[in-house]
Amino acid sequence: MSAPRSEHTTPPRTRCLTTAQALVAFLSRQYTERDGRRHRLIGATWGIFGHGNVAGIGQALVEAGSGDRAAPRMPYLQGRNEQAMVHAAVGYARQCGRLSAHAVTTSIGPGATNLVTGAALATVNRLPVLLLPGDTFATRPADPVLQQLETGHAGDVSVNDCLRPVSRYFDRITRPEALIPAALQAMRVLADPAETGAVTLALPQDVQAEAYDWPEEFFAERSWRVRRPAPDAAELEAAVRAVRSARRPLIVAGGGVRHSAAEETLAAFTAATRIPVATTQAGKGALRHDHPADVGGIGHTGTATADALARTADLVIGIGTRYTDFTTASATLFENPAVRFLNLNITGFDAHKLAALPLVADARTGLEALTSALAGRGYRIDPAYETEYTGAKEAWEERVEASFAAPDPAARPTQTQVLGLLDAQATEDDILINAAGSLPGDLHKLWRTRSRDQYHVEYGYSCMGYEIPAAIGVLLATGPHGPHLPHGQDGQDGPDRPHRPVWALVGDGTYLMNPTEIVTAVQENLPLKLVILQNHGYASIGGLSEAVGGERLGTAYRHRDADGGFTGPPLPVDLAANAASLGMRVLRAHTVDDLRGALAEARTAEGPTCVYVETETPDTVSGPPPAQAWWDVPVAETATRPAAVKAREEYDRQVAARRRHL
Ligand SMILES: Cc1ncc(C[n+]2csc(CCOP(=O)(O)OP(=O)(O)O)c2C)c(N)n1
Ligand SMILES: [Mg+2]
Repeated sequence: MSAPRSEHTTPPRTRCLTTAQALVAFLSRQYTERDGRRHRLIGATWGIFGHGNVAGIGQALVEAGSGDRAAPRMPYLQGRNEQAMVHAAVGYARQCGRLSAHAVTTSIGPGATNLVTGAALATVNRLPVLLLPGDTFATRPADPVLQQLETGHAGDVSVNDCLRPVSRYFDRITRPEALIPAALQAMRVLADPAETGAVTLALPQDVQAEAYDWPEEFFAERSWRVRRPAPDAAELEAAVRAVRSARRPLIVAGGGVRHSAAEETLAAFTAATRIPVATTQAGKGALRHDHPADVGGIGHTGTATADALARTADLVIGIGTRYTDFTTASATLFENPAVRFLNLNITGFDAHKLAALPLVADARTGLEALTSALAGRGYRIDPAYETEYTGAKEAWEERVEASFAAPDPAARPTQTQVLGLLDAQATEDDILINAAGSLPGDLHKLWRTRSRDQYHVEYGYSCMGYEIPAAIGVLLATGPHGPHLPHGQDGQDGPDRPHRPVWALVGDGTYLMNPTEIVTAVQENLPLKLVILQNHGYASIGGLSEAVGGERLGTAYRHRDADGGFTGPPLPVDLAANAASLGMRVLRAHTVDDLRGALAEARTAEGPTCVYVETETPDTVSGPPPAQAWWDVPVAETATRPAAVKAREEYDRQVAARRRHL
């Protein structure tokens, strides 16, 4: 035991810094730790400056990028749009397996509220990002300041309160010393595999610049263990019994498999049991497409193989999935009256969905436990079941081939032919990024995923405009230089590692929503590969609108006609010229042959390169296979126009198939 400390002989060591300087110094010394590896928790800070962060955090970042060479630095990244900075951070975090994240600093008011969509996206997808919006003065010497929205009945409300419901942790630092507990809680949540998402520390701008004597211990290096909780013994026993009694089990692998790096464990589990594996959008890549147990995407955008298995499954084993309506075909997919669910999930919330047997654990640890518990007692599916899905998988593969085939080199390609041409060139190095439009469905159905991190489709929030900034985040996480995982610590980092081909695939509507981060890719000289698929509007929503009685309102980019509708000629918009004007090298492809060459050229290009292609409207041969399962979009119950009346009849038929799993 050490002697009691005398207050008089050893005064606590302190460091006088502003709140912003203390925060940046603190963030520079935080690490995550998992499976014996350590990573910087906050790899870099994105920022757009204005009043509310220019003098506080801005000044602190200047100091953290220079000065004391021995101290860890905080790299700064310049973004163009606050929402896009969050998307970049999310792309980075996902590529880093949630072991490293970015911070995002903004000015007050519009800069801060521009974060809301990105924050929701991060939280929905359970990907860590630290948001540092500037906030109005804590001391309030002169209300209102520029960009302050006043609330007459509540003086302590600011626009940043919009970030509360989309954040996993929120605090407003109204005094310097309040940063100490808040910063520690923020790190806890970012590194917590069950709770992670957007974490917001709102920073009143006067407090950012205020000095305080910080205890030296605040700046000690800290490691946050990303835990792998093991399952409860009784839950595991119940799970084993459920699997052993299943005759037609089906695994639904979600994003949790990837976040937990459980792919190999899943492969070992299926090798032992031969249970087929279907995947959600976030889980695609859990097994390679050519793994015998991989039956592809499930649900509304799923394969015929996976959806047929889902309809007859007696045990659905959900691993790291949230069971969205796309996965369950809006509660119509799991038709077997005897179906039960077993959910391996790190959150109790998801583990209990669909009245499942819960198995609350880390995906990898849980699967390891399940594998060894089953190995002792022996379990393997009936060979006839295996033969059945293997045959169905081969039949689906022929449909993929048919959708990808582009026999006429001089023709304008359809969208699925674009994917086929990309498929022909991609290796396991390529990473595809997409989030919205008709591409996520086509990709989920058709893409042959060759590596665990190849398929990067954000479909939790399906946010148009995620693609380009997310690709930047992925490039920062995987590239040779730049502010990403600390060199040498993940065994593959360092200046010799080449960039991987990272593709942002965007529709024309998506491009127009958020092209600005092209400038960031140009500034950082990142070899972003952008493919713009031009079809003059929202093909996806147009088709949906037609099916639900919306008559395609507002889904085509056309001039107004004489009656005020939008049936005039297509708008003379040149997105290729737009991308070029932002600094990209642009390759225009008019035909299948052009496109093949352009993709090959872009794939090896060293700078940011755009491939622009006008796509042909697909027919039943050149388009994707139709939806194999329903999606619930309620149709007007009463309407005068025939399109909606007819759509409602079909809707009522589909609704009858909905069921609650209790
Ligand atoms: C930010 C945002 N706003 C609206 C939507 C709804 N939405 C989904 S797809 C889509 C149209 C996408 O158009 P485009 O990128 O051209 O793809 P296409 O449908 O033509 O394949 C819209 C508006 C969304 N997903 N995200
Ligand atoms: Mg479009």
